[in-house]
Amino acid sequence: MLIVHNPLHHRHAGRHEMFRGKLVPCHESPARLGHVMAELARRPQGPLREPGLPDMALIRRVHAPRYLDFLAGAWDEWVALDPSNAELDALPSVWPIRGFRHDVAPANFAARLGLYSFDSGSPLTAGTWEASLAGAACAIDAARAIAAPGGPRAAMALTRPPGHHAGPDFFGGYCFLNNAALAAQALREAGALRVAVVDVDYHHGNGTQTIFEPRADVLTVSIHGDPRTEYPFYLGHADERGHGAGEGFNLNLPLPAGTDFATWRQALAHALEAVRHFGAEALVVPLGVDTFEGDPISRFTLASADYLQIGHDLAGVGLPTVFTMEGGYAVAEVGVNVVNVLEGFANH
Ligand code: OKP
Ligand code: ZN
Repeated sequence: MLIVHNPLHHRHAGRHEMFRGKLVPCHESPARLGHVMAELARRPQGPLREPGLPDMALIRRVHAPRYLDFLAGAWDEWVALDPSNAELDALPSVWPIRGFRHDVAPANFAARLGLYSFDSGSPLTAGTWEASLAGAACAIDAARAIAAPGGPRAAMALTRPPGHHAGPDFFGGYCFLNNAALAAQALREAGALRVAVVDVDYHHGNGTQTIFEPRADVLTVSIHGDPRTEYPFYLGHADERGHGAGEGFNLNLPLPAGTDFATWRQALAHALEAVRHFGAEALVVPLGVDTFEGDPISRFTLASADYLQIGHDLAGVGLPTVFTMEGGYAVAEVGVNVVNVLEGFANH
Protein backbone atom coordinates (compact mmCIF):
# COMPACT_ATOMS: atom_id res chain seq x y z
CA MET A 1 0.00 0.00 0.00
CA LEU A 2 1.33 3.40 -1.02
CA ILE A 3 0.66 6.16 1.52
CA VAL A 4 0.49 9.71 0.14
CA HIS A 5 0.47 11.99 3.17
CA ASN A 6 -0.24 15.69 3.44
CA PRO A 7 2.70 17.63 4.91
CA LEU A 8 0.55 20.78 5.16
CA HIS A 9 -2.40 19.22 7.04
CA HIS A 10 -1.51 20.95 10.34
CA ARG A 11 -2.06 24.35 8.70
CA HIS A 12 -5.75 23.61 9.05
CA ALA A 13 -6.30 23.83 12.79
CA GLY A 14 -9.67 25.11 13.87
CA ARG A 15 -10.08 26.37 17.38
CA HIS A 16 -13.82 26.00 17.98
CA GLU A 17 -17.00 24.62 16.47
CA MET A 18 -20.49 25.77 17.37
CA PHE A 19 -22.39 23.13 19.36
CA ARG A 20 -25.71 23.78 21.10
CA GLY A 21 -25.11 27.47 21.54
CA LYS A 22 -21.51 27.15 22.70
CA LEU A 23 -18.13 27.25 21.03
CA VAL A 24 -16.46 23.94 21.89
CA PRO A 25 -12.95 22.71 20.92
CA CYS A 26 -12.78 21.20 17.43
CA HIS A 27 -13.03 17.41 17.26
CA GLU A 28 -11.20 17.40 13.94
CA SER A 29 -7.60 18.17 15.03
CA PRO A 30 -4.06 17.80 13.64
CA ALA A 31 -3.29 15.27 16.41
CA ARG A 32 -5.56 12.76 14.65
CA LEU A 33 -3.17 12.41 11.74
CA GLY A 34 -0.18 12.42 14.07
CA HIS A 35 -1.54 9.24 15.64
CA VAL A 36 -1.93 7.54 12.25
CA MET A 37 1.64 8.51 11.26
CA ALA A 38 2.96 7.19 14.61
CA GLU A 39 1.12 3.88 14.17
CA LEU A 40 2.43 3.58 10.60
CA ALA A 41 5.96 4.02 11.99
CA ARG A 42 5.27 1.03 14.29
CA ARG A 43 3.53 -1.05 11.61
CA PRO A 44 4.68 0.18 8.18
CA GLN A 45 2.25 -0.57 5.36
CA GLY A 46 4.44 0.44 2.42
CA PRO A 47 6.17 3.48 0.96
CA LEU A 48 5.26 6.92 2.26
CA ARG A 49 5.48 9.99 0.07
CA GLU A 50 4.26 13.56 -0.27
CA PRO A 51 2.03 14.71 -3.13
CA GLY A 52 3.05 16.74 -6.17
CA LEU A 53 1.26 19.93 -7.20
CA PRO A 54 -2.55 19.75 -7.30
CA ASP A 55 -4.18 19.38 -10.72
CA MET A 56 -6.41 22.47 -10.61
CA ALA A 57 -8.16 21.61 -13.87
CA LEU A 58 -9.31 18.27 -12.44
CA ILE A 59 -10.39 19.92 -9.18
CA ARG A 60 -12.53 22.34 -11.28
CA ARG A 61 -14.28 19.37 -12.88
CA VAL A 62 -15.46 18.28 -9.40
CA HIS A 63 -15.95 21.63 -7.61
CA ALA A 64 -17.52 24.84 -9.02
CA PRO A 65 -14.91 27.45 -10.00
CA ARG A 66 -16.73 30.19 -8.05
CA TYR A 67 -16.58 28.04 -4.90
CA LEU A 68 -12.85 27.38 -5.39
CA ASP A 69 -12.18 31.10 -5.92
CA PHE A 70 -14.11 31.81 -2.73
CA LEU A 71 -12.09 29.29 -0.70
CA ALA A 72 -8.76 30.54 -2.10
CA GLY A 73 -9.46 34.10 -0.96
CA ALA A 74 -11.67 33.51 2.06
CA TRP A 75 -9.09 33.99 4.82
CA ASP A 76 -7.81 37.30 3.40
CA GLU A 77 -11.38 38.55 3.05
CA TRP A 78 -12.14 37.52 6.64
CA VAL A 79 -9.13 39.44 7.96
CA ALA A 80 -9.94 42.43 5.72
CA LEU A 81 -13.31 42.73 7.52
CA ASP A 82 -11.38 43.50 10.74
CA PRO A 83 -7.64 42.96 11.36
CA SER A 84 -8.40 41.42 14.77
CA ASN A 85 -10.20 38.58 12.92
CA ALA A 86 -6.73 37.13 12.29
CA GLU A 87 -6.95 35.72 15.84
CA LEU A 88 -10.35 34.09 15.21
CA ASP A 89 -11.72 31.29 13.02
CA ALA A 90 -14.28 32.21 10.35
CA LEU A 91 -17.65 30.59 11.11
CA PRO A 92 -20.85 31.26 9.16
CA SER A 93 -23.94 32.60 10.87
CA VAL A 94 -26.43 33.15 8.04
CA TRP A 95 -27.57 30.78 5.24
CA PRO A 96 -29.82 31.01 2.17
CA ILE A 97 -32.50 28.45 3.01
CA ARG A 98 -35.50 27.62 0.75
CA GLY A 99 -36.77 30.55 -1.27
CA PHE A 100 -33.53 32.56 -1.21
CA ARG A 101 -31.35 33.21 -4.27
CA HIS A 102 -28.34 30.91 -4.72
CA ASP A 103 -27.27 32.22 -8.12
CA VAL A 104 -26.17 35.69 -7.02
CA ALA A 105 -23.13 35.68 -4.71
CA PRO A 106 -23.42 38.59 -2.24
CA ALA A 107 -20.54 41.06 -2.02
CA ASN A 108 -20.67 40.77 1.78
CA PHE A 109 -18.16 38.12 2.94
CA ALA A 110 -20.24 36.80 5.85
CA ALA A 111 -23.13 36.28 3.45
CA ARG A 112 -20.91 34.41 0.99
CA LEU A 113 -19.50 32.27 3.82
CA GLY A 114 -23.09 31.11 4.42
CA LEU A 115 -23.84 30.67 0.70
CA TYR A 116 -21.00 28.13 0.44
CA SER A 117 -21.56 26.18 3.68
CA PHE A 118 -24.19 24.18 5.55
CA ASP A 119 -23.17 24.24 9.21
CA SER A 120 -21.40 26.28 11.89
CA GLY A 121 -19.14 23.44 12.95
CA SER A 122 -16.52 23.79 10.23
CA PRO A 123 -14.17 26.69 11.00
CA LEU A 124 -12.23 28.15 8.12
CA THR A 125 -8.73 29.14 9.30
CA ALA A 126 -5.61 30.83 7.93
CA GLY A 127 -4.30 27.57 6.49
CA THR A 128 -7.52 25.83 5.48
CA TRP A 129 -7.06 26.42 1.75
CA GLU A 130 -3.38 25.32 1.62
CA ALA A 131 -4.10 22.21 3.71
CA SER A 132 -7.19 21.28 1.69
CA LEU A 133 -5.43 21.79 -1.63
CA ALA A 134 -2.44 19.64 -0.61
CA GLY A 135 -4.96 17.03 0.59
CA ALA A 136 -6.68 17.09 -2.79
CA ALA A 137 -3.26 16.55 -4.38
CA CYS A 138 -2.77 13.48 -2.14
CA ALA A 139 -6.08 12.00 -3.32
CA ILE A 140 -5.37 12.64 -7.01
CA ASP A 141 -1.81 11.26 -6.72
CA ALA A 142 -3.03 8.16 -4.88
CA ALA A 143 -5.58 7.50 -7.64
CA ARG A 144 -3.06 8.02 -10.44
CA ALA A 145 -0.54 5.75 -8.71
CA ILE A 146 -2.90 2.76 -8.58
CA ALA A 147 -4.10 3.40 -12.15
CA ALA A 148 -0.54 3.46 -13.55
CA PRO A 149 0.76 0.26 -15.17
CA GLY A 150 2.78 -1.65 -12.59
CA GLY A 151 1.45 0.60 -9.83
CA PRO A 152 0.50 -0.58 -6.34
CA ARG A 153 -2.81 -2.39 -5.81
CA ALA A 154 -3.91 0.16 -3.24
CA ALA A 155 -3.02 3.61 -1.97
CA MET A 156 -4.14 5.81 0.87
CA ALA A 157 -4.52 9.59 0.78
CA LEU A 158 -3.55 10.24 4.39
CA THR A 159 -4.83 13.74 4.81
CA ARG A 160 -7.01 16.18 6.66
CA PRO A 161 -9.27 18.08 6.73
CA PRO A 162 -11.59 15.25 5.61
CA GLY A 163 -13.63 15.55 2.42
CA HIS A 164 -16.79 13.46 2.11
CA HIS A 165 -19.26 16.15 3.25
CA ALA A 166 -17.93 18.75 0.76
CA GLY A 167 -20.18 19.11 -2.29
CA PRO A 168 -19.77 20.70 -5.70
CA ASP A 169 -19.96 24.20 -4.20
CA PHE A 170 -20.22 23.88 -0.43
CA PHE A 171 -18.23 23.01 2.69
CA GLY A 172 -19.47 21.57 5.99
CA GLY A 173 -18.93 18.64 8.34
CA TYR A 174 -15.24 19.65 8.71
CA CYS A 175 -14.78 19.14 4.92
CA PHE A 176 -13.78 21.65 2.19
CA LEU A 177 -12.58 19.69 -0.86
CA ASN A 178 -13.98 16.23 -1.52
CA ASN A 179 -10.86 14.05 -1.62
CA ALA A 180 -12.80 10.85 -2.36
CA ALA A 181 -14.68 12.45 -5.27
CA LEU A 182 -11.40 13.80 -6.64
CA ALA A 183 -9.86 10.33 -6.44
CA ALA A 184 -12.89 8.83 -8.23
CA GLN A 185 -12.73 11.50 -10.94
CA ALA A 186 -8.96 10.93 -11.36
CA LEU A 187 -9.56 7.16 -11.72
CA ARG A 188 -12.21 7.78 -14.38
CA GLU A 189 -9.86 10.07 -16.29
CA ALA A 190 -7.04 7.50 -15.98
CA GLY A 191 -9.24 5.02 -17.86
CA ALA A 192 -11.46 3.18 -15.36
CA LEU A 193 -14.88 3.02 -17.06
CA ARG A 194 -16.81 2.54 -13.82
CA VAL A 195 -15.67 3.61 -10.35
CA ALA A 196 -17.40 2.71 -7.09
CA VAL A 197 -17.21 4.69 -3.84
CA VAL A 198 -17.98 2.78 -0.63
CA ASP A 199 -18.09 5.26 2.25
CA VAL A 200 -17.60 3.55 5.63
CA ASP A 201 -17.48 6.70 7.80
CA TYR A 202 -20.17 6.90 10.51
CA HIS A 203 -21.71 9.93 8.77
CA HIS A 204 -23.46 9.88 5.40
CA GLY A 205 -21.18 11.02 2.56
CA ASN A 206 -23.59 13.69 1.41
CA GLY A 207 -21.01 15.66 -0.57
CA THR A 208 -19.90 12.66 -2.61
CA GLN A 209 -23.51 11.63 -3.23
CA THR A 210 -24.42 15.13 -4.45
CA ILE A 211 -21.37 15.37 -6.71
CA PHE A 212 -22.11 12.07 -8.47
CA GLU A 213 -25.94 12.02 -8.17
CA PRO A 214 -26.50 12.83 -11.90
CA ARG A 215 -23.84 10.37 -13.13
CA ALA A 216 -23.99 6.69 -14.09
CA ASP A 217 -20.21 6.19 -14.29
CA VAL A 218 -19.61 6.49 -10.52
CA LEU A 219 -21.61 4.34 -8.10
CA THR A 220 -21.81 5.94 -4.67
CA VAL A 221 -22.58 3.75 -1.64
CA SER A 222 -22.63 4.92 1.98
CA ILE A 223 -23.10 2.98 5.22
CA HIS A 224 -23.95 5.40 8.03
CA GLY A 225 -25.97 6.40 11.06
CA ASP A 226 -29.61 6.96 10.10
CA PRO A 227 -30.02 10.65 9.17
CA ARG A 228 -33.32 10.74 11.09
CA THR A 229 -31.17 11.05 14.20
CA GLU A 230 -27.57 11.45 13.00
CA TYR A 231 -25.59 14.21 11.27
CA PRO A 232 -25.81 15.39 8.44
CA PHE A 233 -29.59 14.89 8.95
CA TYR A 234 -30.88 16.22 5.63
CA LEU A 235 -29.57 13.53 3.26
CA GLY A 236 -28.65 9.84 3.43
CA HIS A 237 -32.03 8.08 3.41
CA ALA A 238 -32.48 4.70 1.72
CA ASP A 239 -34.84 6.07 -0.95
CA GLU A 240 -32.18 8.34 -2.52
CA ARG A 241 -31.14 6.43 -5.62
CA GLY A 242 -29.61 9.07 -7.94
CA HIS A 243 -31.08 11.54 -10.45
CA GLY A 244 -31.61 11.41 -14.22
CA ALA A 245 -28.87 9.35 -15.88
CA GLY A 246 -27.55 8.62 -12.40
CA GLU A 247 -30.76 6.94 -11.26
CA GLY A 248 -29.92 3.58 -9.69
CA PHE A 249 -26.28 4.56 -9.09
CA ASN A 250 -26.55 5.71 -5.47
CA LEU A 251 -27.10 3.31 -2.58
CA ASN A 252 -27.64 4.45 1.00
CA LEU A 253 -27.50 1.93 3.84
CA PRO A 254 -28.57 3.84 6.97
CA LEU A 255 -28.31 1.94 10.27
CA PRO A 256 -29.75 2.86 13.68
CA ALA A 257 -27.60 4.32 16.44
CA GLY A 258 -26.28 1.43 18.54
CA THR A 259 -25.60 -0.86 15.57
CA ASP A 260 -22.98 -3.54 16.31
CA PHE A 261 -20.29 -4.97 14.04
CA ALA A 262 -22.21 -8.09 12.99
CA THR A 263 -25.03 -5.95 11.57
CA TRP A 264 -22.63 -3.36 10.17
CA ARG A 265 -20.68 -6.11 8.38
CA GLN A 266 -23.86 -7.36 6.69
CA ALA A 267 -24.37 -3.85 5.33
CA LEU A 268 -20.79 -3.90 4.04
CA ALA A 269 -21.47 -7.21 2.28
CA HIS A 270 -24.55 -5.63 0.69
CA ALA A 271 -22.46 -2.62 -0.42
CA LEU A 272 -19.75 -4.81 -1.91
CA GLU A 273 -22.32 -6.93 -3.75
CA ALA A 274 -23.61 -3.72 -5.38
CA VAL A 275 -20.03 -2.84 -6.36
CA ARG A 276 -19.58 -6.23 -8.07
CA HIS A 277 -22.96 -6.01 -9.81
CA PHE A 278 -22.08 -2.51 -11.09
CA GLY A 279 -18.91 -3.89 -12.70
CA ALA A 280 -16.61 -1.37 -11.05
CA GLU A 281 -13.03 -1.29 -12.30
CA ALA A 282 -11.72 0.68 -9.31
CA LEU A 283 -12.82 1.38 -5.75
CA VAL A 284 -12.59 4.45 -3.53
CA VAL A 285 -13.13 4.03 0.22
CA PRO A 286 -13.72 7.19 2.27
CA LEU A 287 -12.34 5.72 5.49
CA GLY A 288 -13.76 7.09 8.70
CA VAL A 289 -13.14 5.20 11.93
CA ASP A 290 -15.81 7.10 13.85
CA THR A 291 -17.83 3.84 13.81
CA PHE A 292 -15.58 2.95 16.79
CA GLU A 293 -17.29 2.24 20.13
CA GLY A 294 -15.26 4.98 21.85
CA ASP A 295 -16.02 7.74 19.37
CA PRO A 296 -17.24 10.86 21.18
CA ILE A 297 -19.70 12.04 18.48
CA SER A 298 -20.95 8.76 16.99
CA ARG A 299 -23.04 5.78 18.10
CA PHE A 300 -21.97 2.46 16.55
CA THR A 301 -20.07 -0.09 18.63
CA LEU A 302 -17.19 -1.38 16.50
CA ALA A 303 -14.06 -2.55 18.33
CA SER A 304 -10.46 -2.01 17.18
CA ALA A 305 -10.07 -5.63 16.00
CA ASP A 306 -13.13 -5.25 13.75
CA TYR A 307 -11.17 -2.86 11.51
CA LEU A 308 -8.85 -5.75 10.49
CA GLN A 309 -11.95 -7.59 9.27
CA ILE A 310 -13.19 -4.52 7.37
CA GLY A 311 -9.86 -4.27 5.54
CA HIS A 312 -10.03 -7.98 4.72
CA ASP A 313 -13.62 -7.70 3.40
CA LEU A 314 -12.76 -4.66 1.24
CA ALA A 315 -9.76 -6.44 -0.28
CA GLY A 316 -12.04 -9.36 -1.17
CA VAL A 317 -13.59 -7.29 -4.00
CA GLY A 318 -10.23 -7.57 -5.78
CA LEU A 319 -10.20 -4.02 -7.18
CA PRO A 320 -7.50 -1.34 -7.27
CA THR A 321 -8.42 0.73 -4.24
CA VAL A 322 -7.87 4.26 -2.94
CA PHE A 323 -8.55 5.02 0.72
CA THR A 324 -9.14 8.62 1.81
CA MET A 325 -8.93 9.68 5.45
CA GLU A 326 -12.27 10.85 6.83
CA GLY A 327 -13.57 10.88 10.42
CA GLY A 328 -12.58 9.29 13.73
CA TYR A 329 -12.51 11.42 16.88
CA ALA A 330 -11.43 9.00 19.60
CA VAL A 331 -8.08 10.60 18.90
CA ALA A 332 -5.77 8.17 20.71
CA GLU A 333 -7.32 5.16 18.93
CA VAL A 334 -7.52 6.62 15.42
CA GLY A 335 -4.02 5.40 14.47
CA VAL A 336 -4.59 1.79 15.53
CA ASN A 337 -8.02 1.64 13.90
CA VAL A 338 -6.93 3.12 10.54
CA VAL A 339 -3.79 1.00 10.32
CA ASN A 340 -5.84 -2.09 11.22
CA VAL A 341 -7.94 -1.51 8.09
CA LEU A 342 -4.82 -1.18 5.95
CA GLU A 343 -3.21 -4.27 7.53
CA GLY A 344 -6.41 -6.31 7.13
CA PHE A 345 -6.54 -5.24 3.48
CA ALA A 346 -2.88 -6.21 2.86
CA ASN A 347 -3.29 -9.61 4.56
CA HIS A 348 -6.25 -10.71 2.44
C1 OKP B 1 -17.44 14.68 9.89
B1 OKP B 1 -17.05 13.29 9.37
C2 OKP B 1 -22.52 16.26 16.71
C3 OKP B 1 -21.99 17.44 15.95
C4 OKP B 1 -21.71 17.01 14.57
C5 OKP B 1 -20.41 17.48 12.60
C6 OKP B 1 -19.86 16.11 12.44
C7 OKP B 1 -19.03 16.03 11.21
C8 OKP B 1 -18.46 14.67 10.97
N1 OKP B 1 -23.00 16.57 17.97
N2 OKP B 1 -20.78 17.85 13.93
O1 OKP B 1 -18.02 12.63 8.67
O2 OKP B 1 -16.48 12.42 10.35
ZN1 ZN C 1 -17.82 10.95 10.20
